[in-house]
Amino acid sequence: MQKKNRIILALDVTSRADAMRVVEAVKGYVDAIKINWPLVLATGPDIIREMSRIKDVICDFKIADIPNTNKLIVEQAMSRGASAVICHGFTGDDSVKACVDAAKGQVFVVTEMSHPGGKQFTAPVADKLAALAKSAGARGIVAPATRPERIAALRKIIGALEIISPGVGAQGGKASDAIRAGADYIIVGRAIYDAPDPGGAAKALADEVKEGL
Ligand code: O7M
Repeated sequence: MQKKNRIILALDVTSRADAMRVVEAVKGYVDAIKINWPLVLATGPDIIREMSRIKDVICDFKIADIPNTNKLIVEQAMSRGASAVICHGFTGDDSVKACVDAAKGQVFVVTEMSHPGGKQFTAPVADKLAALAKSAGARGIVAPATRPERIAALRKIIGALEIISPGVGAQGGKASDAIRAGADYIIVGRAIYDAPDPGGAAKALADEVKEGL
């Protein structure tokens, strides 16, 4: 993933036609495409390969199982062209390490989640999840653009690991605030794919990211 615009598109649309329309419009403004269950369940797993021909793909299956099942899921994602995967950390270090091994390090671990409910169970253990990501050899963490102060705090724990940050736009976070707080990339879905002009929306976000640098 080339760090150029620092935007990861969350492609949570539910048809191949919408996926292609949005990606064609924004591919010059995003560095990677994040694929989650809605698109895979709607179109089938070959969409991972198809999108990987256009941009690096991060498979966001929020993997959260025992080590062997985690390994099997990661292998399926990587063999279809994913460049990285996203897993939960609450399953413990053996489960996270199974992902890291199967993805050759290309793993982002979820810490404090961006939505209001993220404060309930994930926030109290987010520091430990970030430390686990580091000790397990992950590439980085997922941290909330809705609470930029938490991005800054988690940065102190992980050092040079990468931070990818969802919650910009529809969830109320601001791109420049997240980048200023220490995020390497923002993750944006609805504010781009639901916009009347997705290309224009992505360009505006890319401009805003530059303000935060
Ligand atoms: O911009 P949105 O709100 O339409 O989409 C945000 C995307 O980021 C969507 O794909 C969510 O599943 C994801 N996400 C969060 O919104 N909050 C989190 O705490 C974590 C993620 C995520 O990407 O986890 C890997």
